[in-house]
Amino acid sequence: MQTAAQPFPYECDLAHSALVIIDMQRDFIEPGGFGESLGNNVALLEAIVPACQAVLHAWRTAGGLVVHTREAHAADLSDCPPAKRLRGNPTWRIGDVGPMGRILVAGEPGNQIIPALAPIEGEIVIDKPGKGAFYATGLHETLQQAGITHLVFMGVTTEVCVQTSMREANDRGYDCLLLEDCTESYFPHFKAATVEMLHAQGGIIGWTATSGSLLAALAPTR
Ligand code: TIU
Repeated sequence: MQTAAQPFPYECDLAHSALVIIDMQRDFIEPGGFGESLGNNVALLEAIVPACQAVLHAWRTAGGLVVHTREAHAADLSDCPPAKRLRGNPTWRIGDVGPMGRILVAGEPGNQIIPALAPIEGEIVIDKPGKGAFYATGLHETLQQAGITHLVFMGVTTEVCVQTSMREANDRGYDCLLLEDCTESYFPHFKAATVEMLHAQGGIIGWTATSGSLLAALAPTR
């Protein structure tokens, strides 16, 4: 199928493509989590949820593979380097007890994916200790085993975990598409700059498109 995209149309075949939803967790989207702890206005991120839901629903209906990621650390923080935990001056550090449980710790209420985008049986859920989805996870091997060559990205935040993951994927040989209205940043100008830089130079990292363009491309497959 072909999706109208920047810098030119994005071609992919559903059987070899995965929808990758980065870190749509309460820790980033709701008050009282890691995002707010860092001093951010988390209300900005909620706005993309309906567009993400529409794409997720269409992708599931078409029978495409879905991958959800969570930025999550082990309870003993053995996978959280001091450089990450001690950086800056957050209200609560990673591992501290906040209003939604321990900040960015696997299994805690705040670490869960928001109910509107919760994974269903058969979908892949990856806990990642870094910003990128490929660092210290088995994601590349899992995707290779499934014959996946193309990745469609949504999620938060655009210039941190989404951009890092898309760059990691591009270096591993995947053709990557970012859905512009299904990703958000705490800093709108960072999102705008990220979208521009990803598809500049003839798609140096990949493509970007609106969710409407992808939904139009998916329509005949459903
Ligand atoms: N702080 C920020 O913008 N993002 C993160 O810490 N993690 C993700 O982007 N998931």
